[in-house]
Amino acid sequence: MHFQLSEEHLMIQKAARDFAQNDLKPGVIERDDHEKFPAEQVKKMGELGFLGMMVDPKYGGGGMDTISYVLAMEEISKVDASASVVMSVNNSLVCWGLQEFGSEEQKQKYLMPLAKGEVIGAFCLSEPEAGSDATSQHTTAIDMGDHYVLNGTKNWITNGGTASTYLVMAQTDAAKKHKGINAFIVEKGMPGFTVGPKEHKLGIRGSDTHSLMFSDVKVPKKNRIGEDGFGFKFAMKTLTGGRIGIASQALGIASGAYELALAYSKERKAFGKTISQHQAIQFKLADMATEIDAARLMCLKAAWLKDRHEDYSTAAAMAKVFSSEVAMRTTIEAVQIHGGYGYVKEFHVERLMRDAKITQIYEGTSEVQRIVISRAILG
Ligand code: COS
Repeated sequence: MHFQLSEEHLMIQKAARDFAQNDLKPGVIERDDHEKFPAEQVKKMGELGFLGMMVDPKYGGGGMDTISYVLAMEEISKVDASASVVMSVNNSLVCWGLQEFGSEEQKQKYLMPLAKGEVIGAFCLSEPEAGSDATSQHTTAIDMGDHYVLNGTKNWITNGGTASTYLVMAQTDAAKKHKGINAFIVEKGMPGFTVGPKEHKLGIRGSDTHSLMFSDVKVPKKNRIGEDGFGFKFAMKTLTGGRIGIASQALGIASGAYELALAYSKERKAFGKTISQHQAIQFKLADMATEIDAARLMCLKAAWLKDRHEDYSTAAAMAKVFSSEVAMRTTIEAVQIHGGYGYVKEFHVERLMRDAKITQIYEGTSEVQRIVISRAILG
């Protein structure tokens, strides 16, 4: 075992850091303020290969490992978590799921443009009454022979308005419970598919979150992913990898806030010396640095297991629950270290504190992660 990043990993980390500082930082406060989707920046992310990092180059991706993805997610999330959630959903929930379980035809038609970042995707599992209890799908997909007919509503869909390709879970045979759920590729513009109003959120306000409505939407059978009844397994397997993405997003939010607090503490003077010379601040910084280091190791371990094709579900759940809670604690302390300045927008840390909260909720709440972990250790 060694803890050293390869030359290639360091190059990817630097490319992500440069992109975040040069392209995402300018305007990040205004985008948050006006709930403005970072369209130009997402386009550039696609051109730089950040939207299909782990996809096989033959399908237009970067052919990189999950460790590279964690490193890039951390750097981008330090600056703009609204942009990094687009990256996480597109890479982990959409591209990975299609590469792993899609047919060759689906990969050629849908994965290729998604991996190149020419279009973006959305993952549609949550419903008004199905969040953590994901088996309780009310959206239906009736089998009509050569096509399915979809009816229902999805909630809280990241990239809901801007995506072109939607992976939608729906119940085909309620008697079979979760074994009757299917996953479908739905295109924007299919008759009967409408995008509902945009959500106005506490954090990640630049990201585009919508409800979606399906009213007698005809989806060709060739757009079903995997065998009949594979939809719930598809969602669970895909979300397991997604949790590494959100864990690294949380890690980035925490390390971004920590770096700002550290720099500020060396400049700001109180009682005749910089606040970094006061033990009250030193101990806060020491705790932040320790927890961030632990969160980073957990994210990298989950990624390493995934790259080795070993079981990573418990490691991903542990990384997500820990990193998201570190993000919350760290950002609260970063605001505290900044004092009154921390409470105003110009210093970035209040935004990071608001952004941190969602990482404890989406892609499996902290409570769901604890269910996954406790089942793994108790059997
Ligand atoms: N990978 C593969 N299969 C999995 C899996 C995983 N990580 N987790 C569960 N499954 C499978 C189980 O093996 C089981 O299959 P079989 O019936 O063939 O044995 C099936 O899925 C149902 O699993 P289980 O009985 O554990 O379902 P529960 O209803 O108890 O739910 C939780 C388990 C709570 C862990 C699951 O529903 C979950 O993760 N919920 C949160 C969903 C979520 O993240 N929502 C956010 C939406 S996206 S922002």
